[in-house]
Amino acid sequence: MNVQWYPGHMTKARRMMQEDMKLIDLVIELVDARVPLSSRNPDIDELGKNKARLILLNKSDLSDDAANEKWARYFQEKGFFVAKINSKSGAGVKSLQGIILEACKEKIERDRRRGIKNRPIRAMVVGIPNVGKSTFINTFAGRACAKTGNKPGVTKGKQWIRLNKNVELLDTPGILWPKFEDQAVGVRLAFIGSIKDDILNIDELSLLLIENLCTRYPGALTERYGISEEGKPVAVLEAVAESRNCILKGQELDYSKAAGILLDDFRSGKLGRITLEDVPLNQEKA
Ligand SMILES: Nc1nc2c(ncn2[C@@H]2O[C@H](COP(=O)(O)OP(=O)(O)O)[C@@H](O)[C@H]2O)c(=O)[nH]1
Ligand SMILES: [Mg+2]
Repeated sequence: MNVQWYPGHMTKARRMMQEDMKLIDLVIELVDARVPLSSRNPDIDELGKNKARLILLNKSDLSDDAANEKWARYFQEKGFFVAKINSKSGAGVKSLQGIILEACKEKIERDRRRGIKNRPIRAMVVGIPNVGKSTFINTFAGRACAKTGNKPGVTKGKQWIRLNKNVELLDTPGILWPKFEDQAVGVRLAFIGSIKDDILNIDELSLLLIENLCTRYPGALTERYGISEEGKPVAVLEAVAESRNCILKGQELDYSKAAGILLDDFRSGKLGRITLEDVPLNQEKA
């Protein structure tokens, strides 16, 4: 399984983000709560140094809540402000206002000392593709939002969304590129659907997902499909195919169709709330 990203795309995205960084006080970084490390690019730590940092565990409705808590603690211990949210329903989004003020306390204090009054906090949303940036901006900004338009000289070509008297949001999110340092990261991103299925072998991917699920969440497949989880992943996929009547002409089982059903069910939360990545062991207590 070989996943490619385009260096040209990467370079341009990075340059744009470096420019945008100059305009903001706070980086709001979305990660996918099902794979909080694989869905972030640590280069943002360098790009966003000296900025207040907030990590949002997004799609936390699809991830395991006990794992959400561990991941929240993990990032907090690294100095980030953290919140778990569901951008689609809006759950957790209201509490962000207070967290943002807290995260930007130093800036607010600095402004006050310099006699600057009411300069809003400026924030930018960043994250890898499909992590929920657009959904989040829409939910967070809500209907009441007003685009403040261009401010010549200060923010050339930039649109800001005024959230309230305290916060402005850059209306276009910063796109981070996924980082495929080891193959397992690419595979996890494929599980959550952030890499296009057509560049991956869906059968192979589903077997890897079965292996992960049977180890981490035993019983989840039995519960959904009424099948046994015993034996090799391919036997489990076969059982899914049988249970869902995935049959080709000539009575042969349609493994690819079963693989697609399984992946869709996982991605939409029908297999339960599942987190596929653990907090690094040596840092769990650190
Ligand atoms: N279940 C769930 N789905 C979400 C959440 N946030 C976004 N999505 C879905 O994830 C997909 C990608 O979202 P989008 O905002 O386009 O991601 P972007 O590429 O980062 O802008 C869409 O189908 C959204 O409906 C969330 O918190 N929970
Ligand atoms: Mg988007």
